[in-house]
Amino acid sequence: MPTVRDRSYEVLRAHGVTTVFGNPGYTELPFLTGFPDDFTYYLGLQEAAVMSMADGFASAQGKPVLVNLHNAPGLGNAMGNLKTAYHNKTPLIITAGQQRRDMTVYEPGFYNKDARDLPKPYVKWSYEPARAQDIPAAIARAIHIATQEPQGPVFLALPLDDWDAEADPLPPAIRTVTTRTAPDPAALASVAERIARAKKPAFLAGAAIDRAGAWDDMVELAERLRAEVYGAPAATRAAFPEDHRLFRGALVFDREMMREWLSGHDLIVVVGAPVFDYDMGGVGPIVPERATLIQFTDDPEEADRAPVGDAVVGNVVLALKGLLEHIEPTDRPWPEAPQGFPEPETTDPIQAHALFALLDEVRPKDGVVVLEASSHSSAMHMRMRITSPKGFYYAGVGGIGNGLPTAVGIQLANPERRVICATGDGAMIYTVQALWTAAQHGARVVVLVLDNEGYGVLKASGDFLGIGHEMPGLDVAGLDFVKMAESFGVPARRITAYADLRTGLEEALAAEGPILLSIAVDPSIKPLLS
Ligand SMILES: Cc1ncc(C[n+]2csc(CCOP(=O)(O)OP(=O)(O)O)c2C)c(N)n1
Repeated sequence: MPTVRDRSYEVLRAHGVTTVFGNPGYTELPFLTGFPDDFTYYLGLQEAAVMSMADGFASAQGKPVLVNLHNAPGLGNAMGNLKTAYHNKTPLIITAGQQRRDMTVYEPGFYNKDARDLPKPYVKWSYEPARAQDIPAAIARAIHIATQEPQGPVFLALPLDDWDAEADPLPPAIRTVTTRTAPDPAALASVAERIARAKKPAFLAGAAIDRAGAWDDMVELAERLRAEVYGAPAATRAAFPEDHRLFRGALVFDREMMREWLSGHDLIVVVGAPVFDYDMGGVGPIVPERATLIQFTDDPEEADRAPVGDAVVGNVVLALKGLLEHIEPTDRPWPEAPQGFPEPETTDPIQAHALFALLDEVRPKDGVVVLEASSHSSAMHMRMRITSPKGFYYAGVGGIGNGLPTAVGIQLANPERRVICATGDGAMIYTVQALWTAAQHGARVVVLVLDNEGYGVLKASGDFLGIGHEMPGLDVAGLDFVKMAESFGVPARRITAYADLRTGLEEALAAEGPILLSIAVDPSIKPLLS
């Protein structure tokens, strides 16, 4: 008779979940013994790195992966990046081992106390099977829940003595469960009329467009209406070709600045994003005076908590295709092209604006950019143009330490696409272990560390809050990123002058394996969002 382990691998295989990211311990060993040849295990050396590598991999391939963590401490280490994965709406099947069933009443060391509570609220479902024989069906259910929109992580706590148990005589049915929900057709028709009637509508393109594969539909709709398109504030993905004549840039996450940017529009149409992801406060109305707002989202919660506007819930490809059925091409004039930005300063110390402008010139346009360079985010958006789907990733939900491992995960999923990770020195160090996984698998990720020897964005935030930046905990000097990378098996180079930057970037982009450039950037404090 098959064991629970056999059946579990069968269920995972039947659903195409054959990639595992993990860091195992005692309670996970019985699951891993006899690991099937057609499965791949990517070892990460710390669970925060494991979580974001899995997040990147699953996001890039658009289907779930298994995350194999050790008990409560492993999950605990991964929590910060689990929150990020939850906000990214990434389907992850997270498992952690549990102590033997006959011992849990005594709470021995490896007992994961209240296991189901630990990952909450950042999972869609958390479960401990009542019987060993329930594990295969619980895995199937976990996969269905994780992949239904809004997608997201789920958690299973699995006792170590369950795997050799004899499975139930009947295997769980391998079922198809649809993952998208169509928007209400009547609501769609009614908002389509509002959109068609608007004098100067603006679209805010959000991450769900990229997740759902809806770039072309978004472009078609914007072109029919000749409507300007902005990147949604703090958007975790690019969702519109940024070299398009209708693209007007990524919005910054500040209420007053956004209102100013959007002034003149009478209708704001948010597609696939919250209203709004911004943390910098601000006062006054959310949208410009006399403007109204319509939101399309695959996430009912995102719709419910929006402070203004009407919302249509459902998959965004289906929403956009539905709108296209109702909306005819307009003959209004194309909006005027905005003024470009002045040339960046190419003097030393290296300016982030100059670095990103040069990077955009030399990088392959079908590559991927992963951004976690907090104080330089605006510079990146101003100087780089993302023009291909799944070409940009950013985790804008507050926790740092996900950029590097996300980039490694994306590169592992997409060996043919060049992945560039632009990270701050502060952020990079949280999950530096991801370099080792990249080196072990020859993932050709290019890591650019923008080294300003400190927490630049926190210094700028102190100034923004009017409390200055004379306080402890904001300087991070003395880290040698070249030696660090080399110790993980990743070649590296330090660049301190703009004159060396072009060759450095070109060489890095031509490398056959992972490579890191430690770039000394201007450490002076710039105003937030500049
Ligand atoms: C897990 C976590 N810990 C702490 C913080 C607070 N924090 C926000 S930005 C930042 C520093 C970022 O520094 P760096 O990556 O070097 O970028 P810079 O601001 O210098 O551009 C810190 C510590 C956070 N967001 N998340």
